Amino acid sequence: MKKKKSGFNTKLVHLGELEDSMGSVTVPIFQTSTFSFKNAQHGADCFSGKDDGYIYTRLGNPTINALEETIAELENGFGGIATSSGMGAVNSIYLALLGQGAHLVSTASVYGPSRNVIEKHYSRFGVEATFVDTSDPDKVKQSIKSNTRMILVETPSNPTMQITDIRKIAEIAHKYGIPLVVDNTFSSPYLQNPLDLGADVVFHSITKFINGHADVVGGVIVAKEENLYKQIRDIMVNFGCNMDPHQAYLVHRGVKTLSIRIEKAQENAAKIAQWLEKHPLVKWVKYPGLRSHPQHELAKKQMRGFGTMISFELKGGHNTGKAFMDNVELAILAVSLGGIETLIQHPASMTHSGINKEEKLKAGITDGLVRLSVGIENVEDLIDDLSQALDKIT
Ligand code: LCS
Repeated sequence: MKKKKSGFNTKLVHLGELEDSMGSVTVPIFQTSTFSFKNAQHGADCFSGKDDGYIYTRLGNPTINALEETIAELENGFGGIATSSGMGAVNSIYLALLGQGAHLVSTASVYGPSRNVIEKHYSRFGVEATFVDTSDPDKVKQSIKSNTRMILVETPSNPTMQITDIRKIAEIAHKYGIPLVVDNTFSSPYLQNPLDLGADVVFHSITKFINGHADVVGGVIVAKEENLYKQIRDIMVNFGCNMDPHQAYLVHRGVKTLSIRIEKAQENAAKIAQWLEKHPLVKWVKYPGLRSHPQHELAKKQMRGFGTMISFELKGGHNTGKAFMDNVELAILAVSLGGIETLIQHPASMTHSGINKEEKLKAGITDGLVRLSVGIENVEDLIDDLSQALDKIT
């Protein structure tokens, strides 16, 4: 906390440092499931909260807490809660905010499973949801009911790249006393801070930009206020959605280079998006940095950069897109995103395959949509690869 007032890059490098007796420069991995008490009274005091000593890793662990403090600080929130996965974060929030018979308003084009769990599982407990285009604030307002307990916004959305005005939705949510939750996975705290724009809770699939090296699955939640923080933390702990110390160590190492990774990858993404837009085989491209993006001006206002994710559709739709994905040689055909390597995937049959076709189309996830997560390779090599893959089709 002593480096609170420093710049973003300094924070990335130094936040979470522990002052341990050995003088470790990096955060040590406390690979232990449990912690010894000095005596019985100390144990009792740890449990009653009189002493803030560590008890058991599901409840807290120095390596995990170092990461939680780091992300909480980067998101300007009260506290961080690390989870086993991004879905662990999603479900900890759902369980904390949605009770029996509650209603959720959510971006239609959210990550598939964030939507599927509501429709398949929470519905068994009477939870209902309205999935709307949250880039239109009127649609959000019209969807609110007397039992709405949470508004979930994913911006930019996965995979349609729609941008939602966080400030406007926060105003609407708060008018009705509803908490606004933002999935900030596609931006990372480097490009966007939803809590500063009025959101109450922000979360990430840490698997993506924050870790950045395609070697960890994890999640993190940051709440703006203590009450919400405690409510969500209680769920994470008691439903066993905790992160592991080794996982936390790797993420804490990965986050140190967040800004330089994103700067390089988004420079590549901007060039690739412009190149794709001019290619005769490409029907449309969605990248917030393009003037043709419907919310380009909003993205400029709300984000500090346009990110590294591009969605596009080829003329010829699904079959052409499939052939194209089979033709790429450098980009890796795989789901996930936000790492140093360029990944390509087909949302309709992969990440969003659990949503029925009609709903997918309503959310803008067409059969021909191809999603590209641009990495930090040399951009000429990436364009050469995409170019040869398209040439083979023609
Ligand atoms: N939120 C967003 C926006 C995501 O993209 C993902 C995963 C999650 C939450 C869930 O996080 P996880 O549990 O996987 O850490 N998105 C994926 C994707 O687009 N491809 O593969 C995973």
